[in-house]
Amino acid sequence: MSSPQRTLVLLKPDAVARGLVGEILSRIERKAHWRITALELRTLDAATLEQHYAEHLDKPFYGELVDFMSSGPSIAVMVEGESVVEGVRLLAGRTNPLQAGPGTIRGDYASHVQENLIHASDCVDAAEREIKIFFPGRA
Ligand code: IDP
Repeated sequence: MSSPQRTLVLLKPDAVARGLVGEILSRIERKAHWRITALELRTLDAATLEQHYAEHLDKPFYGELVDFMSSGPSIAVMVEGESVVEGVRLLAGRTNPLQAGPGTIRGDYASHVQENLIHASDCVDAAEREIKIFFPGRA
């Protein structure tokens, strides 16, 4: 059953600083029938992060998360394709890289719950909300 979707991916500042952009993007790009349809390098500001991470505003780690996410450039990417929302989440692996399986991006390259390299929308509704934040012209 065909299920074309689009999702919002962020390669976080640690991915850019560690030179892992090509590696991560290539894992996404090599997946058959998925397409990168928008991409932008930008340093995220507090207002953008407040919108993006609205569900985490009350969490004890929120302040540190904003400091980390605004510490350097990120890459925002829109990906379109078959079941791409769940698919990129599977490629990314679990939030805590120490619990993420080998073969996943976080499992292979990260070891800290905050500096976990990649954000991927967690459901279709979140993807549409996040695409509006990062690529308003494509909403
Ligand atoms: P997700 O990125 O896997 O969807 P969320 O629970 O939505 O995970 O958390 C958003 C981001 O906040 C995580 O990717 C990670 O960078 C950070 N984060 C989550 N939980 C913690 C924590 O317990 N301590 C520090 N940072 C955290």
